[in-house]
Amino acid sequence: LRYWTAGESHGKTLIALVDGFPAGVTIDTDVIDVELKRRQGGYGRGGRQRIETDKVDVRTGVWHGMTLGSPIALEVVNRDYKLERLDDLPRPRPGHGDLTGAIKFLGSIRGILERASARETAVRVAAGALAKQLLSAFDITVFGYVTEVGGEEIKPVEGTLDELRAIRDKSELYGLNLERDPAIKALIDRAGKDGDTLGGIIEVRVDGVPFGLGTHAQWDRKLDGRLAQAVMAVQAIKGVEIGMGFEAARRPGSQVHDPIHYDASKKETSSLGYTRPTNNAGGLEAGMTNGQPIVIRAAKKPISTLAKPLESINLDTKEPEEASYERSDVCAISAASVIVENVVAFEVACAVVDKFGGDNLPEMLGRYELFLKMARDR
Ligand code: EPS
Repeated sequence: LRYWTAGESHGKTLIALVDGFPAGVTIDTDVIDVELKRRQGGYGRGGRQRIETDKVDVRTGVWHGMTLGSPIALEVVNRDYKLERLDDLPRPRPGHGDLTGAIKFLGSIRGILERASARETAVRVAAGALAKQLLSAFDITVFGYVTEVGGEEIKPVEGTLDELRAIRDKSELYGLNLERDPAIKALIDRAGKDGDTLGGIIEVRVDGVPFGLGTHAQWDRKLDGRLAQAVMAVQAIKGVEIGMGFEAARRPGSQVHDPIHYDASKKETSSLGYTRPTNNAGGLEAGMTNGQPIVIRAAKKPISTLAKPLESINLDTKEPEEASYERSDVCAISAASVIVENVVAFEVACAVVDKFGGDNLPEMLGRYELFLKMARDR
């Protein structure tokens, strides 16, 4: 299972081509559209999102609402199509791919920014939301939320997954502590007034994960590595942590590794009864899932386009000039939480297909049940 995307920020359309998706999965496009709408939202987004109403069009691979096992083309059309009318930018914006891309491809900045723009993530979200519909057949849930904005923490409250989801969906920041929202929104307003931008931290939790997704046997099939690649490849992400992450480097082993216990009453759950009092490993040991929830965090830098531009040069004259300014967001951390959630979902779905086969869902579920039975008897 894999996918590629195509499309420019102000081009005609965005496309994700999903290849290797199993047959027999019922697809609800409304569920994908809900994710697309969430990606467009969040406090601190800019003008573009008032123009677009992103909706997915499933162009191939689905018949009578069910996947065929053939490639699935997902399309999100840009209402703000104007690429042909747009000029080049003369002054590269620090933090974007403008300078490096123009040098590497010996061409225009426009030719780089149109593809480097985070607009492309609309169809990554669509691919992830498709993958979630496969995961839901295995009772695997993927849940992303914002835990920090501009250095200010949004400490999650305790609750069941359903309760936390309700809180997140009420929060304009997609955080898990509504009491923090007014202060954080004021912070974003202040940054906007100063012509500045803010980043933040996202956490994604995957529950119901069976043992043994990914493998220890080869570096490029280790699931922690694959997740890190998928998350790091989201625009503006500069750091990825799994479980305790960087903090594990500062502690002795006795305060890091999760003890192994056994509780027969939990035999029927995805943990198979092997309980861990802590989950510092974030659900992954030796590149394989260990029956505990996957926990992954991503650090997003502030948006690179500043209304109060940074120092740059004119690429033609090489003279110092302020960076170009194009309409932009002040803070896109909430949108990024939707993107990271969905790219994680896609990667987990890939690992499920690798473990349980990818031809059709009923066969996969049969193999899943057989694996659980054999693993319980191990
Ligand atoms: C984005 C649409 C873009 C940007 C944003 C992401 O719209 P426009 O350029 O027309 O305003 O707002 O792009 C970036 C943050 C970026 O780094 O390029 C979207 O739909 O997500």
